[in-house]
Amino acid sequence: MNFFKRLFSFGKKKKENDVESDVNQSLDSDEAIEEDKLELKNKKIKPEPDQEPEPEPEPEPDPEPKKPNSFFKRLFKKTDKKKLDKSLEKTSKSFLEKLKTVVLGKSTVDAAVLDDLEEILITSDVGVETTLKIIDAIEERVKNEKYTNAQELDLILKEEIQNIIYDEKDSSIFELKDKPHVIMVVGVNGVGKTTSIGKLAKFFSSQGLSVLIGAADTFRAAAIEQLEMWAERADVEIVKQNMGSDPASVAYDTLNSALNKNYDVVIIDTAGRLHNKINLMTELSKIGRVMNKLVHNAPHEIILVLDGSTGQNAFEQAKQFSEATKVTSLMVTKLDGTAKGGVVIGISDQLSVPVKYIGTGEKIDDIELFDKKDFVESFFNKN
Ligand SMILES: Nc1nc2c(ncn2[C@@H]2O[C@H](COP(=O)(O)OP(=O)(O)OP(=O)(O)O)[C@@H](O)[C@H]2O)c(=O)[nH]1
Ligand SMILES: [Mg+2]
Repeated sequence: MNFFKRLFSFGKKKKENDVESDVNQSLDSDEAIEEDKLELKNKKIKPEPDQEPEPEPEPEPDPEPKKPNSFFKRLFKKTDKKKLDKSLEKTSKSFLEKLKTVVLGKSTVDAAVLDDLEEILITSDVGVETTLKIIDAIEERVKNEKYTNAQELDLILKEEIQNIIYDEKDSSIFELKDKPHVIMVVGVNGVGKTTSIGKLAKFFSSQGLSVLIGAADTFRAAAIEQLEMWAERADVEIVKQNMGSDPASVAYDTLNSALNKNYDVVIIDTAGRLHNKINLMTELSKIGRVMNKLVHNAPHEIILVLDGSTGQNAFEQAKQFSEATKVTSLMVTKLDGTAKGGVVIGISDQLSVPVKYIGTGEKIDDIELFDKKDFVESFFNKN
């Protein structure tokens, strides 16, 4: 009999005995009452009148019932503004230089200015459709608010870019409610999935959460070793099997272990092959199905990692992946050292999926929680 069962049955036994002794006690007290009555009768003593009973104290309200396994954690990280400015330096420099030439010597925001602006946004990797939306919004404002000063374009543009960046209306994407909270990380080869998992693991543990990583990219031996290295750097545990084993089985093992050891967060690495969408779809949904057997609704998050330095290619990948699987958020990496950071603006708008994290370098702490206000500030940073 295990420890819990033993405790439980002791409790039961005690209860049965208690009932028995309660009955005996009440029998005893009945006899005592009869004896008292007899004594009173014999002595002809009037019993004392009954005292006013003390008012019953108000019962304490019951505490809210706790859901089994209830769990709540809000992720928080203050933007490292200096770092963000530095990583977007190339993007903003190139963008602002182009913008300067449009505004220079112009006094009004006319059709010609708007045409030039459209070209700048498109060549800054914002994407055609999102650019057109921004231009339409600016045109509308110029008409309605009678903006005539071309110098004010900066300000209007900044506001409209911020408006267009998709984000969830509340900040619920930064809340974890399931334990374990299961994240699957997807994306094509070399975009930075494994590196990002290392960064995420360190970030979660810095928030006081226990993290378990699953090496479900079993395609290359090096992939498993690389993930082990990141797990070591982040000081978290990893579950792995041999190269070539079934990724779904690794994911299952990882969740099983997370449940047994009561982990808060599970992050599953996946292989980044996209040359066959059907295969990819089958593999990702199999991993998902298998995990769902152990943890309700797992994976709770599917993070698509995109390499920001690939500009329009990242758009294409994002489209393909969101057709293959239900991407819940984006992590855009390698924003440092590229002038194509504008891609962040269009991608979330086109997919209606929020950017949640950005990668700002190759080191473990080079990760920022995405904040569109801070992002746009750095995008327009003139220093
Ligand atoms: N500059 C910079 N480099 C990054 C960033 N994130 C990842 N990298 C680099 O990108 C390269 C690929 O990273 P990986 O993490 O191996 O990418 P992956 O998606 O796991 O690749 P596969 O496992 O081959 O599919 C590495 O050289 C990383 O150092 C980032 O935010 N900034
Ligand atoms: Mg990898």
